Amino acid sequence: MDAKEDLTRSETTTAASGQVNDTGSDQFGIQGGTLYGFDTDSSGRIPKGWLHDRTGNGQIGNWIVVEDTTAPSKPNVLAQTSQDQTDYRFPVAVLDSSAYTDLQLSVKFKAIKGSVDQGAGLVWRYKDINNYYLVRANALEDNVNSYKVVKGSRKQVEGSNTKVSTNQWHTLVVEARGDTLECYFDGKRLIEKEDQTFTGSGQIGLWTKADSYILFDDFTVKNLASGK
Ligand SMILES: [Ca+2]
Repeated sequence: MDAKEDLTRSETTTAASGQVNDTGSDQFGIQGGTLYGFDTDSSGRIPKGWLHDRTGNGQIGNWIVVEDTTAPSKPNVLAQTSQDQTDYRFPVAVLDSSAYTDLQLSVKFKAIKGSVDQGAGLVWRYKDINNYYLVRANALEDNVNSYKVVKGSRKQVEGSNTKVSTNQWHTLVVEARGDTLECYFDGKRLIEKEDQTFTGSGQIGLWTKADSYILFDDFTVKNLASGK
């Protein structure tokens, strides 16, 4: 660990809800920023400050804090547990007060089950439930794809094939600067692409698809405009 990393790590701030103290333990995540670990949130419901909605059709989704013995930060994770098999169904949990343009965003996830899909994603520059960017890893398809959702229609920006194992924790990261987005999976940069669809500020959050039962933990954001 060099001095520069130590300095960056010390900049980590605590979130209003569900914070943990140290992002530096994750070799694949981002350094510094604000971290949501869900460990002080009440179990059985969505964390305070988060809202849930759904792009497409079917049930809206069920985002709840649960205890998990494998949680990267213990005791809690945020789980999307609804298993409605509607294919064009994208449950989203959004951090309500967030507003970021250029950012680094990271999350650890574990795909538990899903026969139609096992997709886990990050959303950013979220304007509303029908307009946002996302990157997601899929444990049934073994790929990591970025998309833009425009007026409720999901269009792929770029994709990359890579092994995404079920029932293991992985780390997904996106870095967005201006019209350039880069996506990393377990530390590997898989996507670099330019897109000009959404250039302004928006909310951040988490995403799943169809009957994907996914655990999320250590959701971390760093504002590249301010360095926090
Ligand atoms: Ca946790």
